Amino acid sequence: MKKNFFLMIISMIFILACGLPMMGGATPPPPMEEVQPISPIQIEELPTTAISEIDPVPIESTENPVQHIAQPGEPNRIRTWVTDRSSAQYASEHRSVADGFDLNIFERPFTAGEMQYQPYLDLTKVEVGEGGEWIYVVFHLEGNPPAGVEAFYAIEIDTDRDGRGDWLIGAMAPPSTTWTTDGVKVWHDSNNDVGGTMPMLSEAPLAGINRYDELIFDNGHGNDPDTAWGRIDPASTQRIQVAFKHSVIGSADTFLFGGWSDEGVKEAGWFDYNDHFTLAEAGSPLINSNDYPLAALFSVDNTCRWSYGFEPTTAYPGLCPLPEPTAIPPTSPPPDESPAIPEISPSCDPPPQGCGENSSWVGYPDCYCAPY
Ligand SMILES: [Ca+2]
Ligand SMILES: [Ca+2]
Ligand SMILES: [Ca+2]
Ligand SMILES: [Ca+2]
Repeated sequence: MKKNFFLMIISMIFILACGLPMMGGATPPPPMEEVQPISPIQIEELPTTAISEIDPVPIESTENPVQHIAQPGEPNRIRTWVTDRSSAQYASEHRSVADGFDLNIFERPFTAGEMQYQPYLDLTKVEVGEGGEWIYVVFHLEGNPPAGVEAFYAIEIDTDRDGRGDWLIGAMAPPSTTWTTDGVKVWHDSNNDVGGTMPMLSEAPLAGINRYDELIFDNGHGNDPDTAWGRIDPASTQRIQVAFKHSVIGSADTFLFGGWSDEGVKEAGWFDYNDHFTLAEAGSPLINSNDYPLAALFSVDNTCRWSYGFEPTTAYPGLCPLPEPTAIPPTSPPPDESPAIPEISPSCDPPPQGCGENSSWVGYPDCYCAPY
């Protein structure tokens, strides 16, 4: 009896201890096989004869503050950025115009069903900069996140430019302008299966792959407690900043990146979302779509991808439209005449895969797939 009693107590403590990191999150994180420490108690290693000797003290250690050594400061410089369509002008119409489900491009800062606009999820620009050992990401939003919202702001990084995200690094809407690791997560895809067989293109419903399968940092817990941080930008409450150690991504000098805001699904294990959900399940923010309004895939926005550390000339999967090639000046200008300076008209091309069903390309300066 005594042994059973202690076994029950230990089981309850274990369940409580495992539950603590999930508190405050709307969605329990997927399995955390790679997180260290996994749990203060490796209960499967305890011989049953020793259960009565278990000291409950280690459980309390999970509540001890994480001891930090280094934290971010200010970005020295912004090196690159990507802009994103605002849906503010369509808020009253409960719709957006720049959603490309088939291409993994989402413009869905709206609730499901009622299509209430959520300006704090509406990305307009994502900047990436550097400073010391840190990479800084600045998410520009149409509105400041109200206190207590559980929106996740993340950068997705494709280090080998194959269209498959390799890292997903983000923070739950931070409470203040002070850097914190609370609510900050770093996901990794260990076996390169994010995106299925056609990265960025919808293959839903696609099962049998594990997508982002390693949560290497969670709320300050991981091999390095200083891995990644988040805060409200001191310069504007409409901006969220995330900083992470450059070493986390192998100090990659060049990579592709895209920005995310997500208060709906928030499942790294379901990326790419357009492989997990069919369009009929996800719903659509496009007013003319048969799948309007939003359903399972709601309260989310992302950007097309752009480059860090290099100038792209190849249309990598998910890349924003490349600028038109610069006109070449005449090689043999007429004598006694200065070489003609070519007039360069800004323009942009549709995605190489096309705009998908029920939409067509709108050229410069809009550069997006619009519904019929
Ligand atoms: Ca947007
Ligand atoms: Ca990749
Ligand atoms: Ca895919
Ligand atoms: Ca994976």
